[in-house]
Parts: sequence; structure tokens; C-alpha cells
Amino acid sequence: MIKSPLQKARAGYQPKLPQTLIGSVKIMEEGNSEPKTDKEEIKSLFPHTYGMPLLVFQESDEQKSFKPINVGIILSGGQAPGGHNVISGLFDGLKKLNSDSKLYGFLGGPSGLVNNQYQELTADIIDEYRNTGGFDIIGSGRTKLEEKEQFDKGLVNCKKLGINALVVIGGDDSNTNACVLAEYYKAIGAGIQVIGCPKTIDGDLKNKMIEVSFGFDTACKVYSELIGNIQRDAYSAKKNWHFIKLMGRSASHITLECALQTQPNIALISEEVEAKEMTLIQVVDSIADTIVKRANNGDNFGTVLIPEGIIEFIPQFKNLIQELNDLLAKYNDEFLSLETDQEKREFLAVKLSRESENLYDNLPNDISDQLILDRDPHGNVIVSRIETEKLLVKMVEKRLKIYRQEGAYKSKFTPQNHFFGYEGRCAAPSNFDTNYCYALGSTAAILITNEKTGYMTSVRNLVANAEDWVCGGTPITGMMNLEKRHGEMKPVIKKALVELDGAPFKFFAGHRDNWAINSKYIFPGPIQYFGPAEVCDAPSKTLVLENQ
Ligand code: FBP
Repeated sequence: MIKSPLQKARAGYQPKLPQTLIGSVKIMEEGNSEPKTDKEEIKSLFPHTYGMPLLVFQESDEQKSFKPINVGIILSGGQAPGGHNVISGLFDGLKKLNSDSKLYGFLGGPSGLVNNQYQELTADIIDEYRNTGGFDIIGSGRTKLEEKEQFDKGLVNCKKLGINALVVIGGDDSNTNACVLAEYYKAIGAGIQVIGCPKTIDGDLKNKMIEVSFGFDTACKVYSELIGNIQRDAYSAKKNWHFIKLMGRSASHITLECALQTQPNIALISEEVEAKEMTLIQVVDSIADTIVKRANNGDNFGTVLIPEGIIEFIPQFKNLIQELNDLLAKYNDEFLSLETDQEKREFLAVKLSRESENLYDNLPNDISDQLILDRDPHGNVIVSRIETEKLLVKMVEKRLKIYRQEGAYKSKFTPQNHFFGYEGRCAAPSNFDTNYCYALGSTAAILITNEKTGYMTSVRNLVANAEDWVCGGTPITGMMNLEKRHGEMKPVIKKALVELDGAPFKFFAGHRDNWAINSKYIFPGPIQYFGPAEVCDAPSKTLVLENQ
């Protein structure tokens, strides 16, 4: 592949390492880690990996020697900037402890382990990918490692390669599966350790020991650059309202962080919409009212940030989706035999509860079609495909028409819509993610060579300089709780949603009325890799506020 000038310059960047990872390391134990809820159930499901201590690394003078070890690495789920640096950090960490150690990458995600598709990652391959975005070094996939048969096949494949440890780089679901795999391999004495690593741009894998998942920082900075550019355009042209949907699945962390970075006129936070039990109409009215207020001040332009998963947080919509899922499962054949979209809509509408029917009938046709025509392999509505930004534009337009008839709104409403997601997932990692990911990989190497299993790599104190970051491991069982999945209670890592009593949301809530009416836009500009630390190395605003 031909390298851009930036890639060439970036290849030489030496990630900043936490002081503790530079020389020899001793591992300190810091109390036991237990889940907040469902302790007994989790303990009985994970008897071999439950209740292990939290681990913190410290510098040591002792020079220990380590046996060579073969390690397999898996990238799981959506891309997130920095994945290649986790791999290079792991590679360098393993080689530092014993130059005969080997690293194998399983190809195309977890299925690579089951189907024995792999590649040995040698120094020249690793060097090509240092400090780059993307997951293309070995590819990623969304196959779930859940079945005993998959674990057993994986074991056979690991044995063939002499692999004694696996590193799973993934989000909450992938790390839940890593935990189940660690428990299983320990229970049967397979001799294979499993270490997880926190990845996801969504930022919803976090707790006391995992301050942020990698990729969140870069993705938010990319989206914020784009939002800032749009805001400057809006402020220059003074004629467009921009409705911008942002990836992030259920949680609104990305939207909140981008709002903190760019100070838009409106940012919807799903968790607040749910807490206030807002209806779709109330959400629409709140946007329309701000548009009217700004228009009365002569500002006929603005920005609205919309989290990807918002409609699932509107109780009314949640019920509608649930009813549609049930109806589509019950009447699948009859539904599929209908020819036109109109017939399909009408067929379902009359079977809905009165409240859901009312909502469904009031949706624009293309949105009600998106609700029923696209379904996932389980037959469920694919919420992330619903063009919420367009839905809100149409409904706001309708509301403004009424205001115009009433004489309350006299301006012209010119909406533009955008969806930012894939733009940020493979961006060249920010200095923060470059350093953080390299430290996560190096931390994984130390956990592995010290024979740990069932741990997630933990690098903390992230608002400090990289030299002062605190590294160690946290037992994955400590993050579990029981949740209903496909009708059964299952142990899963609890998804971290935006906390409405947390500092980032409170800061936003304390300023949003001002941002709504007065154009207080911030234009962050592109991520910088070379230059003053306050421009290049700043962590996310969310992290800073959480640590104040
Ligand atoms: P992960 O949770 O696997 O990190 O993926 C995050 C994400 O980018 C979400 O924000 C988004 O909803 C989803 O992936 C899109 O997935 P796909 O790439 O499969 O369309």
C-alpha cells in the first residue's frame, strides 16, 4: 500500500510509555473484585475466575526471566482507532520479556480461532501497522464465541500452534465471551489463558478500573472536527439547520462528548429522554421551540446532535418496536406474502395496541417501512438503520408548519441531515489513543507472562501524562451482572450508559440553554499529531470532567 506523507511521518512516532512499563514490573494485588449485583449467581457460573484480586503494576529492580510463550490475538466487533497499537504494544512487550515468544493473529475476528485461520505476526508486518488506524492487519468480525463446540475447536487450533494465551480485543459482548472462555479453559485445565482488552468507539465499556475504551477519543475528535466545520458553515451562511446523527449504539457518550467539544445548539441525550419518559412529540417540540426562539432573534440556522440509539429510549417507541417484533414473528409468512409496502403497513397497523398504532400511523412512510422491512437474523427490527435524523427533520417541519399557521414562526426552515459513524472508526489514532493502546498491549504482555487469566487490561489515571498512567488488570467477572438475553438470564458485562448525575452530563445541562440561543460554537479543527501538548495530547472532555 502506498503511504501518505502523514503515515510515513507517523510511523516513526514512539508511543509514550507509562513509567512502570519501561523497566521490570512487579504485580501488586489490591483487594478482591466482585460484581455489584448477582454475586452468588456469577460466582456459581464462574467458580474458577470469580473473586480474583485487582492487579496494579509497580516498578521493580528485580530482573526476572520469562519462558518463551506463543500468544494468539483476536480483533472482535466494530473497528476502533488504535487496534494496531494494541497489537504492536503486545508484540513488543512479549519480545522484550523473551525474544523467542511468538504472536499469531486470528483472521477475520473470533471465527478465525474456530476455523483455524491465522497469520504469524512478525516484526516486519507489525512495523507496517504501527500508529495506524483500522483493523486490517488481521481483520475483525462479529462471530460470537459462545458455544462449547467453538471453545473446543479453538483449543485444538491453539494447541497446534503451541498457543498458551489469547488476547481478545473487543467491547462488552466480546469481553463477556472472553470471560466465559477463560473460565472454561481454566475449568478443564486447557493451559490457555484469556485476557480481554477494552475496545469500542461507543465508550460504553467503562467502570472504576476501565476509565475509557480505546477508540472513543479519536472517533469523537473526528466527529467533532466535522461538526465544528458544519457549525462554521451554518454560522457563515446563516440559513441551514443541520441534524447530525452520531454512532454509538445505545449509549449517548459520543454525542455528549461531541457536544462538550463543539457546543451545538441542541444535543439530545437518550438516557435523559428515557429518564423523563419523553414522547417523540415532546422531543420534536423541544427542537421546534428552539428553532422558533432562534428565528425570533434573527438566527435562522443551527445544529442538532442526535445519538444513534435514541428511539429505543423513547418508551412509546420501545413499545412499538417490541410489538412489531412480536407481530413479525407471529405472522411472518402472511406478512411476506403481501405485495406492496402499503399492504404490509396496513396489515400490521391494525394489530398494534392503540397507542402504538397511533404512533405508527403518524410516522412518515419511509420510516415506518424501515421499521418493518429491514430485520436482523433473529427477525428483529434493526434500530441502527432507522434514519432518525430524517424522521426528526420531517416531524419538526410538520410542527413548524403549525407554528407558522398560528403566526408564531415566520422564517424558512432549511434542514440538512448527516450521519457520522464510519468516518471515525478507522481514523489515524490521536496521540491519546496511540499511547493508550500501546500501553494496553504492553499491559496484556505482562499479565500473560505472569500467568493471569480472566483479566481485562486496565490502564488508569488517563488525564495525567502518559508517564504517570497506572497499569494492571481487573477481573472480568467483577464487571458482570445478569441480564435477559433471548428470554434467558445470562451473565454479561453491564453496558455503561451516560450517568445523568455524572459531571460530563451536569456540565452540559448547565450550559445548554445558553448554547441553544446564543451561538457559542467551538470549532475544534482536525486532530493534530505534532505540536504543543495542549493541542495534540489532550484527553476527551468526558474524562477530564469525570476526573475533576
Ligand atoms: P462495537 O460495539 O463492536 O465496538 O461497534 C460499535 C459500532 O461502531 C456502533 O457504534 C455501531 O452501531 C455499530 O458498531 C455498527 O456496526 P456495523 O459496522 O456492523 O454496521
